[in-house]
Formats: sequence, structure tokens, C-alpha cells
Amino acid sequence: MPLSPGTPASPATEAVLKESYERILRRNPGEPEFHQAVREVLEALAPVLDRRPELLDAKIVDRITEPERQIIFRVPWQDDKGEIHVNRGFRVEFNGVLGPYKGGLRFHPTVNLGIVKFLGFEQIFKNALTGLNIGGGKGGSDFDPHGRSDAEVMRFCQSFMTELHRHLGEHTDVPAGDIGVGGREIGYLFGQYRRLANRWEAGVLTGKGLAWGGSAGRTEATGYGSVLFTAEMLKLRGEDLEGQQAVVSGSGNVAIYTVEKAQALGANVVTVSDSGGYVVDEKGIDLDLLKEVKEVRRLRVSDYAERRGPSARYVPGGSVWDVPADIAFPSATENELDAAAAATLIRNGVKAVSEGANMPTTPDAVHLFQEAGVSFGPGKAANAGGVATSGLEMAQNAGRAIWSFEQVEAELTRIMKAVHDECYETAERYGAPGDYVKGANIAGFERVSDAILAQGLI
Ligand code: NDP
Ligand code: 2IT
Repeated sequence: MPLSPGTPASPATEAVLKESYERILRRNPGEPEFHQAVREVLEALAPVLDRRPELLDAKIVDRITEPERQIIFRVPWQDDKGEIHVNRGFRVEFNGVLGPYKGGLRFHPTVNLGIVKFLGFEQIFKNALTGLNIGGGKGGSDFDPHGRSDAEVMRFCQSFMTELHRHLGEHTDVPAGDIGVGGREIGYLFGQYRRLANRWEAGVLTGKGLAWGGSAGRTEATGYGSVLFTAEMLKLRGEDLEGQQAVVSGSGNVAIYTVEKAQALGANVVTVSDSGGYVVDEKGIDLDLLKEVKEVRRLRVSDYAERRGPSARYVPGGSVWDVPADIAFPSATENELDAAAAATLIRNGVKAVSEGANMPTTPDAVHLFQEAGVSFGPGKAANAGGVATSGLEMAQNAGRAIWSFEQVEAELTRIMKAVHDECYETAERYGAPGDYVKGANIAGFERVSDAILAQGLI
């Protein structure tokens, strides 16, 4: 399979891409998610590299796919019974040309170096697309917060930060949340950073509580942004969200605020899910109940169905993508929507797909959507509202300012439209109209590459 499908590159460019990709596979064995993320970006680059040979001469592809720094550390902690556990912590500082490394922390048993590298690599281009000065990074641990008490989570976070703090700083590296890391965890992490650094350095973490340096709207931002991106895609089809049936996967931060914004714009959202199964609710998801079950009580979507009454049905296992919909919002995790699921969605008439999660759609599924004329918003564009609002939090912290929810939402709306338009226009300019995947990858790549060229051999 050539690395320049659709828009064949010159033989010289194709050869360079192939050689680089083979080297990446050799040097990063056993990291399939990282390979997948890199391949998707490389597949978009042929026309850029053909037009701009200086990027080939500067070996930008080799430089951009090698992290600036990778930190792996031991995280020992004690549970409530006094038993000792040892987890592994990661922080990959992937690319800092545009600003301090920026990206979330993920606490989930599947976390390993390859997962963190895939997420960090995506983050470089996503952050570039926001137009803000933030570099790309990601971190996390194979710690599983499910079923742990607040005290256990606190002890884990304190131990994690005891090592990580020496690598962070408001001008150096600024983590935030991701899967398994929300407001509670950010609070414990910030408290430990403050003790160790002896600095009340608000800009060192984003997603903080509103009373101590957090930004209004950060909790909502990723989900809201994903819906706003969808609204822009639909506008080009002469449509909006009013009356559209929507399916959402996941029931965490991104999913909940996707439901909230989609409902506010008139969509009928009928599903949410978790790793155990999904709920289909004929009357539309009851947002207050969902928040109560997930945010307050930290329960499962099966508990939502139990409390909701006859309109809701819990389907253990199974695929949420079997539920017919006009719009699909994959908002749980990577590779959760495969080719079979895409075929089902297409058969059921789906018009738009917006990746609230990072890389939730497998490459085969992406191609099926694009061939079928479905508007497909890739994660590095569609879910950029979260990190963009983290950028706004950093701006408020730097200026010791507090913006209103309305101010933040207005800025988020402006940024999501700008991200959409840049992806759309870049795809047109490079001969792939309507291909937001190519548009996002090329636009992000060019912004980062130009900064690398300007900053010399780094
Ligand atoms: P949360 O931890 O709040 O929620 C994660 C949700 O996804 C839960 O419902 C969880 O179910 C489900 N899930 C996680 N792993 C799996 C799995 N392996 N299989 C099935 N379901 C799974 O995380 P977020 O909502 O913050 O993150 C969701 C996605 O969005 C991730 O891909 C993340 O990288 C991405 N993202 C997050 C941003 C943010 O600001 N938070 C910004 C941009 C992207 P269960 O409880 O059963 O594990
Ligand atoms: O994937 C992501 O963009 C995030 N988890 C949010 C990162 C951030 O720094 O806000």
C-alpha cells in the first residue's frame, strides 16, 4: 500500500516516505497505535512534500516523528488496606516548537509507551490547528482508578507527581486530563506540585477547579467543540443539528458534554456507552440523570438504564453503532469504530461523524465513510476544543484574569470554526475537497514544520 494513496507522490517523495515509515516501524517495535497515527499523517503529506522540497531536505518527517524527550518512571503507592502497588508513569514531550508541551494525562490499565506516543503525536498537530502557542505532549499511567477510593486516588496522584513535577512548569510542560483523569485527579496533582515546587503556579496544569485557577467552560469544551465542528460540517451540506438523531459512545467527560451541546442545538441523542455495554433511550438521554449517575456517583451506564425507566434499554456488550443515526459521535477510546460498524452506520444513513475521542475510527472505517460521502471530522480537528480551552486557561492564568463562561464559549466557537475552515480550505487547496483528514494533517504539519525550519537544527 503506497504512503500516498489518492494523490500519488513523485517517486522520490514516495521513496522518502517509505524509508522513513520503515525506519519508524523498526525503531518503535510493538507500538501499533503509534504506527497507525504516524501512517495517517504521512499518507496526507505527499502533495506538501512534492511542493516543498525544503521540507524533505530538512528531514522534517524524521524529526517530527521522534519525540524530543520520553520519561518513564516508577509510581509506588499504598491502597486503603496497606497493600503496596507499583505502576508505571509516562510523559512524552513530543514537540515543543510552538509552545510548552501540552496534552493530557491518561490513567487506564491499557496505557503503555506506544499509546502515549500515539496520543502525543496527534497532539502536536491538534495543538497547531488551534492557532495557539502550545506544543505537543502526553502522559499517563497504567493505574486503574475504577473502584478506587478518593484516598487511594489521592495517594496515587501524589506519588505520580512526586516524580513528574521536576519535568513540568508553566513554560515547560503543562498536563491536563484525559481518560481516567478529571477534576478530582487534577486537584490532587496540583496540590502535590505546589508542595514540591513551593510555587502557586496556576499555569502548570489545566482543568483546575474554578475557584483555584481553572477556566469556565473547560469541562464542557471538548464535547461542545466536537458538536460545534459538526455544525460547521453540516452547514456545508445545507443542514444543522435540529431534529437529527445522534448516537454517542462513551459516558465520560467528552461524551456527557457532547450530549449536552447536541441537545441544546436540537439533536435527539439516543445512546451513551461504557466498556460494559450501551444504553439506548428512545426518549432521548436524560442529561441530568446521566450527570448524576456518572459525575456525582461514578456509576455505570447500566445504572442509568435502571434508574431511567421503560424508555431506556441497556445492551450489555454489543455495538452502539448498530443504533440508526444521522450523526455519530465516537467519544470513548481509540479504534472503537471499525469497518463493520462503519458499514452499518452507512447503511442506516449516517451523514456526519465527529471524533470526540482520539483516533476512535479505524483506518478502514475512515475510508468507508469518505467513499460514502459522509462528512468525517478527524479527532485532531474535531476534539481540539478541549486543548484550545486549556490554552485559554493558560492565558487567563498568565494574566491573572478570570473570564466568564460566555467569553470562553464565544472564543471556543470562534476557534472551532477557524479549525474547521482551515481543514476544509487546506484540503481544497491540495486537491482533496471535503477530506478533513488530509486538511487537518497538512495544515497542522505545515505550521509545525515552518516553526522547525525557523528554529534551526533542533
Ligand atoms: P473519561 O475517562 O471521562 O471517559 C472515558 C469513557 O470512555 C468512559 O465511558 C469509559 O468507559 C470509556 N472507555 C474508556 N476506555 C474504553 C475502552 N477501552 N473500551 C470501551 N470504552 C472505554 O475520558 P474522556 O471523556 O476525557 O476521554 C474520552 C476520549 O476523548 C479519549 O479518547 C480521550 O483521549 C479523548 N479526548 C479527551 C479530551 C478531554 O478534554 N478530556 C480532549 C480530547 C480528546 P469505562 O468507564 O467503562 O472505562
Ligand atoms: O486529547 C486531548 O486533547 C486532551 N486530552 C486535552 C489536552 C489538554 O491539554 O487540554
